[in-house]
Amino acid sequence: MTDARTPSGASAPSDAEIAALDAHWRAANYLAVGQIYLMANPLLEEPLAPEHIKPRLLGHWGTSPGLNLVHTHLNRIVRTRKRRAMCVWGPGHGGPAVLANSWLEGSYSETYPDVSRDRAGMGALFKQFSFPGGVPSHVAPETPGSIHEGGELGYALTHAYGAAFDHPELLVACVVGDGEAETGPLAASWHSNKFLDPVHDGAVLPVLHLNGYKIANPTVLARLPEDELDALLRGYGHDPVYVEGDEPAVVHRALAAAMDLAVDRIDGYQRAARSEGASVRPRWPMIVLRTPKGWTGPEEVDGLPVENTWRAHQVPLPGVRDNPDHLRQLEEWMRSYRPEELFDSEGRPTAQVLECVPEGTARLGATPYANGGLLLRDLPLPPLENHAVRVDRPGTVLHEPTRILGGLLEDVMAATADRRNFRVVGPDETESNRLGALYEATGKAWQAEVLPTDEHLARDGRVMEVLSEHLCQGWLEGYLLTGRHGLFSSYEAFAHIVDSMVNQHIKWLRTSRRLHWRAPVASLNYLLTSHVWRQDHNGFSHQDPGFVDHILNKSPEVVRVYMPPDANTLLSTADHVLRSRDYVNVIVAGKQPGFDWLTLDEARAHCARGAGVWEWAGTEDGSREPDVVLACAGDVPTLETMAAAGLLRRHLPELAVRVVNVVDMTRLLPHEEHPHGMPDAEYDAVFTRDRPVIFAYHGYPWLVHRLAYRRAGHAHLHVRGYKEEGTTTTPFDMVVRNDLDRYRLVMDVLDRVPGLGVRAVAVRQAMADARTRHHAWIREHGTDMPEVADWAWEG
Ligand SMILES: Cc1ncc(C[n+]2csc(CCOP(=O)(O)OP(=O)(O)O)c2C)c(N)n1
Ligand SMILES: [Mg+2]
Repeated sequence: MTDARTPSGASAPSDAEIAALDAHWRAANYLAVGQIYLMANPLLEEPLAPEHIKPRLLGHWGTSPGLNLVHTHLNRIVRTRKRRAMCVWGPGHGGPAVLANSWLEGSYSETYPDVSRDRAGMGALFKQFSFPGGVPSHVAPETPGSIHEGGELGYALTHAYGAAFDHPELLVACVVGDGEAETGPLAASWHSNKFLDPVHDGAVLPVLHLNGYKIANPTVLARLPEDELDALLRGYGHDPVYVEGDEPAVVHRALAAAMDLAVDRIDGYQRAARSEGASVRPRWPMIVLRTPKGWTGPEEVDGLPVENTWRAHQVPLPGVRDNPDHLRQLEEWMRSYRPEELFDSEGRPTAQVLECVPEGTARLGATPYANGGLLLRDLPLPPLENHAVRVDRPGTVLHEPTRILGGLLEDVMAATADRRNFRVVGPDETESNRLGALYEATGKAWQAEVLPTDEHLARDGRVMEVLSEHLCQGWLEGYLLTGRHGLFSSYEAFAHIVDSMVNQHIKWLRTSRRLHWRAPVASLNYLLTSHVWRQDHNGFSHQDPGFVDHILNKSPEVVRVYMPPDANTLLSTADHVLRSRDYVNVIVAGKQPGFDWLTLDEARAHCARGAGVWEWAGTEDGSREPDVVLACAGDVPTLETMAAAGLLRRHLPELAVRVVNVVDMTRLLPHEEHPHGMPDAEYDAVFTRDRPVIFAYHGYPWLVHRLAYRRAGHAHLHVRGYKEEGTTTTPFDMVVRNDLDRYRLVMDVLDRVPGLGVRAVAVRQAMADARTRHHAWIREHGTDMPEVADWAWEG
């Protein structure tokens, strides 16, 4: 495999330049190996001995020479072309490679002065890697220049596109592992090029690294016939440039030429679109890099082939500390890079090694794009008064909350028309989620064919719709981590598709928050609507309120869950989350007409409290503790609770009922466990220590128990919620099936207030009768009973 196909038409680097690139690459490879193995003797100034070797050998060698090669050549491109660039390293398990490059270019020592660019610092760099108290084995938030952990494979390319949107000056390179390319999210990500506007967005340069192997297997793409792979990549809309070989000098020439060619083409497309008004979708270049896994590492270990096989994936010589033969092989391997040519007597990289390295913030490890908080500007949010609904009396007027929110988002979109730092992503549901007002301010990003029947498609649109929750999530993460703002609106049930991606983002934020040099970024905001209770068109497959359960397992310093019960509380919540930093905020809100309960001022106060008593809804007179607390969270549970409170007023006027509404679910957690958690004294004052609490909750009831189990009154807490009884039926039947309906809530009160059941047996019967009536009515009429459908709060 020594022949390298060199693309034509690119400027060729000189022999000296190739030698310098090779020196940089060798230095990076040396440093990657050193990190995996050594805890002393970094410059091999004495023969390697077992005590120089780490007791636990942890890390990934196989991908590292490829990442080092790409980094070396990106350095050259950035330097020679004065390009603003960053890179997303898909095989993030190659942490040693990216750390090595950051150390070489100096960004590492600037970020972490203890790891200086000299002998002592090299020693520290080696020892800290995968070592207790040190740095993780993967590219991570700790790694300068990164926005992408790459531990959970699949999201590199979608992150790269997210970084490129609305950064017209930026080139985002992205290494995609050939194993990673087998994942669903990565496979979908190729289509991101149909959403990239050559005028307002930057460019993405994918580098598909066909090193042939994953952990224990060959990769699918590496074993396709050439024409099939080529057809696939062209089918994805790319114009691949191939680089292949295992002879370093040949590959350096080929890769330098390929990068030149790719960047020339990118420049050409951007020029055509920006100054000549070209409107055809570019066939963006990409590079296919076929080099051996574990290239330059041991060819054979214990009689088995390692280089250019899957065995090179992790630590190719596992027994160095105890096995003299492995130790000798390691020393030979490290010396094969000729460290004496690469580092001076003080351990500093030589001028030749640094020849390709760019300066200042142009360095990949120092680019502000990868520390996006540095670039972040506050969103211009409109006064909420411009969008608030008027509420003269609670529970009498109906609005679609998300439609009201749509007006606010339209304003934000309009106000960011020039600065372009706000996007809304969603899997084809923006209009269905009643956010269509956005289209007054912008279109939907689209670079593919447009037909006269299409609506709102626009090359420069900042609403992004693609039927891949993975892409929505990845684009938005990339966009936020490079210093912008956004919102992801999704059907509630299908947010689960990105459970795993959001895990990674939460981990990223949790770690970033503890790094002094990472500036806070805008929060990742979800609007979950078309929720479990109102899946009128769809039914059971679309009913799952469990995303918030998942989220609330995660780092409390990062996660927030809001259940605004009406339009004004939704506005106030949205205003809050769009201003926040470094959080993952989940808002669950309805899109169907729902009662307005609070004026804007009341909504603001209620949201600021996060949970509070609605005095006007209860029947307490203040002279004694309430007999029962009706608590609720979520729009539909709030409606049922209010209706239950109305029934209790009518049937049992002497009962002292307190109504509590919870907007911020984390208020229920202990104060010690979450920054929003209520202190016990406050919780006890709101919910009482010993009165029955009938809690109508939007999602799975166990969540409320989980959050509140430590509270004094937990034994008196009775939660109703969704218990997986779903189908296509009437709105009220959904709550009846799950025992969350107003009649059932009243029965719960009768069953739990001591002595009340016997006194109020007639009321209980009336409630049971209403449920029976409901059952028959919907089967006959196909719609809810008038007493339910026409209900309004009478106060
Ligand atoms: C989603 C996911 N599944 C499985 C793994 C475990 N894993 C870690 S590295 C790896 C192989 C990656 O191969 P490739 O993308 O080709 O990267 P290379 O190391 O060859 O550059 C696998 C399967 C993972 N990290 N993420
Ligand atoms: Mg691979």
